[in-house]
Amino acid sequence: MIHTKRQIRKHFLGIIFFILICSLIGCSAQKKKVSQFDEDHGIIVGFSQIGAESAWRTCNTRSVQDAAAEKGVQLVYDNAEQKQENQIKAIRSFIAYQVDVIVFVPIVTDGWDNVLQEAQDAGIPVLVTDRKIDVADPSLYAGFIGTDSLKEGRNAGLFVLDKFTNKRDHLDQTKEYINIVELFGTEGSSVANGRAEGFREVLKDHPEFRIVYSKSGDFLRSKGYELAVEFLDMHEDIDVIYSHNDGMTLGAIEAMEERGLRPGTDIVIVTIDAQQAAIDALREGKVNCVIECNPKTGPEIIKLAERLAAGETIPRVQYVHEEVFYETDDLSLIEPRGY
Ligand code: GYE
Repeated sequence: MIHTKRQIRKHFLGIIFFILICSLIGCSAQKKKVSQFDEDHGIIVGFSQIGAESAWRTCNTRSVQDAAAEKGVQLVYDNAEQKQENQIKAIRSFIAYQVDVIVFVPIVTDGWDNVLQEAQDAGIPVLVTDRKIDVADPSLYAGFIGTDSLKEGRNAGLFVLDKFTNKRDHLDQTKEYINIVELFGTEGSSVANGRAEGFREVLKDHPEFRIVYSKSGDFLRSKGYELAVEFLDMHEDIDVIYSHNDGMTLGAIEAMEERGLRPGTDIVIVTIDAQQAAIDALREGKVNCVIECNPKTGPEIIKLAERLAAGETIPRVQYVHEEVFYETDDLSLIEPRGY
């Protein structure tokens, strides 16, 4: 039988169509199986995490995973590897998978409206954690739990003000300006913006304090080192390093010590997170103030997710408890940090 080209193409397309239908049926069966699955085994939570850029982040991820396991919650975890587009893809896959709740850490504040509209259209509640978002329609997410970065910045500013105003005994009284270097976190992230804003708010009425260098180290230790090499080459007379996270601080300390500088003595250092290495540096006098940013929010996050899955409303904004550790404190009282 001679098959014309047209007949072959028609036959071929028929096979493709059949395969497509089978895969769609298979897929919807998969969805039904998933929804059947969660009725017997607790809720399913889609969790989109930024990445693993710092000790703080890996502790935060572990806290959520451990809390989910503890409560029998099925966690579908995605590591976005520092890319917003990967988070958006992950959220879309959570929607397709018909999870009960979506929890995500927005790497930056903007660009979430469309994908959160898709989640709302699919009837899936969204919990934002750690960092905040800006959306046109606030109903696109149910609530936020995380750090108060504005308060963290204010606490950093208050420490610097106090250190150089009230306790200038060992400092050069003749200095006209207190020169500050700022190691900025991820550009566009709510935590970096809040930490910068809070710090400036406290010092705005004290013109003798001036920020002579501010650049993003993306919360990375390696970039903290690179920026320190740069600003130490650029500026002879630095009094303070204000770093948005311990990772960048540790990198800067490494660069300083390579030049024979004494961190915490030659240059006052205030840092945020309170990972163990920063507390150790505080005890060694290499850092002067450590502001806690609590990563262990897993249990509270899972509790809120369960409430959302049960159709409850949750608080719009919930801040986690955080402390400040000063060089003058009894540092032996600080518990092991676990990250
Ligand atoms: O300070 C830093 C992490 O979003 C509060 O991100 C978090 C910050 C934290 O990489 O270490």
